[in-house]
Amino acid sequence: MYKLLSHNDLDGVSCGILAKLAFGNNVRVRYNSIGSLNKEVEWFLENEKDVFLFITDLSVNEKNENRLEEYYKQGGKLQLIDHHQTALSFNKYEWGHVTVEDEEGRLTSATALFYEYLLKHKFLESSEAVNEFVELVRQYDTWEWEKNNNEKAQRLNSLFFLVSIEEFEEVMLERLQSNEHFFFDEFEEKILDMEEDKIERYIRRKRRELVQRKVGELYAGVVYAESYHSELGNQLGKEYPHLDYIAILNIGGRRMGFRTIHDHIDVSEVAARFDGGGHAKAAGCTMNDLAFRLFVEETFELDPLHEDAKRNRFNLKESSFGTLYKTKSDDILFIIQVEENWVIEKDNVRLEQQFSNFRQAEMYIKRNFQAWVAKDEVFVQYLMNEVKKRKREE
Ligand SMILES: [Mn+2]
Repeated sequence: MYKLLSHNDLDGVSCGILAKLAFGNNVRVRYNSIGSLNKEVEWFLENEKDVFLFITDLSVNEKNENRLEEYYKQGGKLQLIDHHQTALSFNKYEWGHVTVEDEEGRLTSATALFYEYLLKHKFLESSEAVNEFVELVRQYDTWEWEKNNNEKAQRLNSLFFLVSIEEFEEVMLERLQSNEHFFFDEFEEKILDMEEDKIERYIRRKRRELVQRKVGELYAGVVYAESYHSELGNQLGKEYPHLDYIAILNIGGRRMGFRTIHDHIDVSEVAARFDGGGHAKAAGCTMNDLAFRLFVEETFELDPLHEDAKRNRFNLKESSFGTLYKTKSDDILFIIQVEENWVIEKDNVRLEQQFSNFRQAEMYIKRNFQAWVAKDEVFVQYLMNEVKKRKREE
């Protein structure tokens, strides 16, 4: 008999699907949130006998780590398979297998590692349909799909959230067993199209609710959202690249997620500050008192960030005429190139900071003044006033 305890996201549930492909009725599978795994492990250790335990896509707390090692030493069968940076220390155990990057330097997923394990131990034979499925899950989980423009991976995750876990398992098992290739059927394609439109509208709305706050040394964008965390974090991150990361709050669930699009930021370190964990690009934690104070209480009064004007023809970024920004307190900021450098004028007074490129100058004013690219009308008015002023001076 086998038992699998796995995460309740696409990567974790896909481990369950593979386990059922391999062991059929001889495996019992339980999906867990990061928080509930430890109770399951305790229950297992106290109640189950002669069962081979797999733990995938999650890792246990220190107490259970020690208990599992004890269990293993006394002959218990056990294998933990994970790909999270924060779990790397489990490699010191014979029953731990944690790989973040494979030999070719590609980010791994729990499903890919577990598939490899099942093939190696001949619990499962490789098939084209399963290969394709496992790769889609990996690309989604590692966010590699975006670089590769692999929409199918994102759609697989959308489908996962559209149906119950049981239904997803059942449909995928059947599809992987009886087809040469992995595909979505016509009905799924249709609802996935509708879902895509819905996500787009949701993100557009959330974009108007994002507030900015400096937490420690880093600039965070803070937003409340219960769903589509990854899509939201990614889109908002791109929209506001001056922010180091996006913090997504789920008050009802007392959870928060962290996402970043920047290579120099590791949000698992941010999450660790609040006793959470995860990946460099995506992490999360339970909302403790400190997180609540910093991200909820102290941001409640803040106004959302204003979006840059999008339909301008004249007031454009990196323009040789300069780029005009406005702030909530009606200050005018102007970024202009002077010889080799980019400088900022605030209400016509030049700031002493100089920047080697436009992007850095913009980051400075977005971080310090939360300014946005003004509309063309404001820009034209500003230039006209400048001309008048100069004429008067002459
Ligand atoms: Mn995973």
